[in-house]
Amino acid sequence: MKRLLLGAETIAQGAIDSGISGVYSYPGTPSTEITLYIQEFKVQENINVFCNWCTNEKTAMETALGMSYAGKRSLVSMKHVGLNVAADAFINSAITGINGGLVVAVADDPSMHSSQNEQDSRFYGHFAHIPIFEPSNQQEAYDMTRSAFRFSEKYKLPVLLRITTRLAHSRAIISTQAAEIQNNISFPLVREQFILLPSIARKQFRNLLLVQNSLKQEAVSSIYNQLHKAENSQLGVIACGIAINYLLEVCNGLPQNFDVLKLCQYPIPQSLVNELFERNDKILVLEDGYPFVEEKILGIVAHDKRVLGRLNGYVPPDGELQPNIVAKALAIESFSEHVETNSTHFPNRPPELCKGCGHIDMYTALRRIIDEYGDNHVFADIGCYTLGALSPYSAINTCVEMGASIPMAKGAADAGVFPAIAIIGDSTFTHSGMTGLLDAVNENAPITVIIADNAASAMTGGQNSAAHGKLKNICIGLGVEPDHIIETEPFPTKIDQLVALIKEEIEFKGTSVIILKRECVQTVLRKNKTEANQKHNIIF
Ligand SMILES: Cc1ncc(C[n+]2csc(CCOP(=O)(O)OP(=O)(O)O)c2C)c(N)n1
Ligand code: SF4
Repeated sequence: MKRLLLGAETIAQGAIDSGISGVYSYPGTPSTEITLYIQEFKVQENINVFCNWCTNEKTAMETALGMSYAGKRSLVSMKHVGLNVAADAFINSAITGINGGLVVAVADDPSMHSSQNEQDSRFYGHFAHIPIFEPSNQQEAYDMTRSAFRFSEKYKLPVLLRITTRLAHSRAIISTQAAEIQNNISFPLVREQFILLPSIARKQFRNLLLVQNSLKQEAVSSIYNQLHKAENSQLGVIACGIAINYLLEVCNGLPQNFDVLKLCQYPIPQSLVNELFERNDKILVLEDGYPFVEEKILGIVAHDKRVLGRLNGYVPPDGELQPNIVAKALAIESFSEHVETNSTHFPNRPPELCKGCGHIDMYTALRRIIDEYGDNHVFADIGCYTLGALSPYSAINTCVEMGASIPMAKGAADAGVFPAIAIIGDSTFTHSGMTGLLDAVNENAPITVIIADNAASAMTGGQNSAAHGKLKNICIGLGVEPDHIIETEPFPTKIDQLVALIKEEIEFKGTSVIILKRECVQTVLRKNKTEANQKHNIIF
């Protein structure tokens, strides 16, 4: 069957056709569409797959591991920084191994189109000693997802499926194959497999190291890794994942004068790399992300060979790999892109909060507090409300990673900063803010936490927020004094009251929480539209 899909959606379709019983994820661009697609598919095709959003990436990884323990296949998906959050479970899942197939799809965001950094998840896969699949196009993303589930069950290991923004968010027609049926429940054959007591973990880690040679052999014979030999090669090119697409684009097909190693399955297939070195004195490494392959092959290269890439500035050290960069590295002057990726034709439009957004009223009130108490008091977090950093509010001083606001406010308060205010969204609060609040409560830290509760993870498209309607009880449960948990609505007509309220809680010598409840305008619009469509029976 043919389908027109985004790269992220091809992974979703590949996982559905592999017979997954669950997808576990937390939203984050550019990975969100994987779960969205499965949710939509479930509604339309009535498949039996768990696909609700998780509280964070760590719980997503752990829940998938639980499903794998029970013998069923599961997909985990997240953006690259999510893997930092899931890392403990991710790394240890390589030591427990899996039972039902487990694939971890991670979408990296080189050039930080919508992220706070541009890390490369292949390092995590290598760190965990697990196989990594890196598709070069949409069809391969579908095929590789299916191969990854089979590979995962063959080697009893999780498989990391790494894509980048450009592939996740571009569309192509793909062919799909017949779907597999879901696994039945079956438990691990070795009872202690998932019990990482040191005596067991030591044995399993040794086994993990022993299997590495087989994984390397698999990478050498993989259909996804191919060495194309030119007759009189002047240069060897290693093109990883999407880079092979760029190479084909700028050379109008496979180049006649370069050897090309298409590298999409890891660990690095050493014998293919060696062959490339034997045939060429110079090797150019093209990869989207960090110089992962470049660094690894530098360790095996003979002294008389040269490796060109991001490390020696032959390819820019940061940012997304693009066809024009590939053309420049290959000195192909005739290449001109049809679409300029860094176009200067469009005026730059800075992001701003939507008209009618409740965060605007929160920041209008907070601005008055800052005018009175001075700057350098507001520790914020990640979400739409991070836009409070920009003019006209200039109301926040920090935004580091999800959940950092409350512990940073506490740290500053510990250092003597007064007042110390934390701003955190409802989804971010449950993702990783609750533990920081417990630390603050345990020491009765004099901080004021404002939870901007718009009943959604608005920044990533309005997904459900895990604690909808439960925030006050959570704060009580964490030990915040009930008298100092205030729920109110931020509205333009209520700014004076809000300013007075914040001031009152600032003066309280302990941890207080103000929950500002107002639904995201965009979520309301989307809901109204869906309801209207349902009334008029419109089918998309
Ligand atoms: C570890 C990690 N996972 C996911 C994301 C993507 N992300 C950024 S903010 C956010 C949640 C935003 O929701 P909320 O805190 O409720 O704020 P809102 O956007 O609704 O104002 C998500 C999912 C991220 N930046 N980091
Ligand atoms: S999407 Fe929602 S939360 Fe984000 S700025 Fe717009 S109204 Fe505010």
